[in-house]
Amino acid sequence: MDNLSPQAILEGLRTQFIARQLIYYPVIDSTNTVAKSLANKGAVEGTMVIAEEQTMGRGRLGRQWLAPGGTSLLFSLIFRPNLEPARVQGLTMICALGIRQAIRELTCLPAQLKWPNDIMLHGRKVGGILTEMSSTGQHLDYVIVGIGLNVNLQADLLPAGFNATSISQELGQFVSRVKLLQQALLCIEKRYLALRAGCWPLAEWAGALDTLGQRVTLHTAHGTWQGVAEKVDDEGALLVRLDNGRIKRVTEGDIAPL
Ligand code: BT5
Repeated sequence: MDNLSPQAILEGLRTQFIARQLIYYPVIDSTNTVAKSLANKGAVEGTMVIAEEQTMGRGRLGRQWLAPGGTSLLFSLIFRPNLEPARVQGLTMICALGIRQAIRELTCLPAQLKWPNDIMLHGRKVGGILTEMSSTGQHLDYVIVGIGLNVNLQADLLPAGFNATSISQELGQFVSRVKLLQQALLCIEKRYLALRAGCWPLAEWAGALDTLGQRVTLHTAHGTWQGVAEKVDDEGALLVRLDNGRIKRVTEGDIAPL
């Protein structure tokens, strides 16, 4: 197992403000839960909470994130963007793109994204993002972006239904979590600075989604449909052309290629 201590992370980290405040836990319930409580207490933008292991790792909609200790990157970042709440998906977009770029640069593996929050390798899920926010009226107080990435994980240790993989499994060799994290944080920071300067990441994100144009099954809290995942709109919502010809706009849900 490689060393994920704050010292190891900070040594060689090239960001200006992301992860310059860093809280590390060998074991914690959920890094998102800790980050939220720190954000409520005024933690500065860029603060990172990272853990070797989570006892209550969370996905969206009450789902679980499972990761055997020491195998993964499990971290949450606090952002305080000057955006309307309807634009919160922009934070998911820049983080997903930053991670995709870091995987590609460090391993040459063709990482892709799947709407709305998955990081994929060869059609399997290698990472997921949980974005949570607090807002007052039309103002975002803070956004927590929690990232789980299977780095040196044997995916068959996870339940079979997950359709999961890991970077080491696809690459056939061990990967340095610290190097991958440092590169991902740098890539995220560059995009966040661009976002803050008014550059909306939609075009790059849409171009990285490997499910656009495909026939998919769409699951939401309200039902299941089939159709073609035609495109994403400016806020990152998915537009699916259903088999009856109607366009359905979804902001929350899951898609699986047919
Ligand atoms: C996600 O949710 O993919 C967001 C996961 C975010 C996890 C990070 S870890 C650090 C931070 N702290 C937290 O507590 N959470 C964040 P969702 O799209 O709802 O996907 C959840 C589903 O992914 C589960 O229901 C499983 O099917 C699958 N899954 C769980 N663990 C997995 C893993 N290690 N690899 C691949 N798939 C997994």
